[in-house]
Amino acid sequence: METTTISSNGESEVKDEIQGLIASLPSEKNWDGSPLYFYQGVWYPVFAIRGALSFQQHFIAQDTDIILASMPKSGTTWLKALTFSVVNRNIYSPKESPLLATPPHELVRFFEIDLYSKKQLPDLIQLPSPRICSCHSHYETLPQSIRDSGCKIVYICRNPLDQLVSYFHFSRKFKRENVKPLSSIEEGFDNVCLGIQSYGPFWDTVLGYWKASLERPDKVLFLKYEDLKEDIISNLKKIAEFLGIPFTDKEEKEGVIEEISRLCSLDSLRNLEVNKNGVRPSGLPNSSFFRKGEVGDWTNYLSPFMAENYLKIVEEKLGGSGLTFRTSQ
Ligand code: PAP
Repeated sequence: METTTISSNGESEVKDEIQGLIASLPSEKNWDGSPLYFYQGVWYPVFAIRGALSFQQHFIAQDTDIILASMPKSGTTWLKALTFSVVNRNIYSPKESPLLATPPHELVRFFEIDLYSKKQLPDLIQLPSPRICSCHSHYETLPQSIRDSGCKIVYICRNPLDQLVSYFHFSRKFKRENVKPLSSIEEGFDNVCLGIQSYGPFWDTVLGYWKASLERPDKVLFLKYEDLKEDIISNLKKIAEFLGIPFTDKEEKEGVIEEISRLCSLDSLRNLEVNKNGVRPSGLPNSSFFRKGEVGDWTNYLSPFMAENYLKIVEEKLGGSGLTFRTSQ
């Protein structure tokens, strides 16, 4: 397996009062061997906790903001490309899209690990309007101003088995300095069953956004990765309508929706030079965000016993919510 060594910059930067707080938090090992810290009901990776706290305390939402939220490895990169393209379709045609030269994660940046990771008060005024940003934070921990303002949240979730397998592959690719990764998917599995994984517990984050989407459908759009795989066109329409910029009849006739779906497809994005060879400021290769993109890939890595066990736990936790997942194509 090819691995990339990335500096554990989160560790060295946590020097102030947050360091004291972190030292007092329950901690467990992530798949890559680095620590996860439990704070306000969420397991944060070490490099995200500082930014997550600053974001929570300082971000002031504007009514026009668009927040893309997700559990890691649930389709975030895809959702970023799609939303950017829908919102900016009158500025850039798919043939001149900034996506052709810039990774989705650069065009739509994370609050916790990009914008608020280095500075407590980053200058967000320069971001073009409407501001599109993303987070892995749970709904309940979002800054109050996001929940109170007219801004919109698009949440994407993925079935827990594929999410888990995708995250395992992703995190095991990176060798952190002085940390030993877990040796196998089995080694970390008991923790996952307890909800201990990056930004977990899985069931808490999905339920938070699920309930919010039922209570405030004008505020939170809840999408599923598997639905997008099955029918990207109607989901693109859903996103555009939710954001208050539905596709016109003329756009539909001209094939704008199909063009956006093609541009943002896994094959198209992964074959772009920038995504094949570029590197994120953190040191992660852009290519690491594009793997198989299949529904049901978990069958290649989890035993039927593990899958059944984990699904049972998730189903129990989601019991009565009406939220279900498709785990095969
Ligand atoms: P992130 O949370 O680190 O940003 P995220 O984009 O949510 O990761 O998830 C990556 C998964 O989405 C990968 O799934 P896999 O490991 O099962 O293959 C990746 O392949 C998939 N993915 C990335 N871009 C796309 C896309 N354009 N269409 C469909 N799937 C995609």
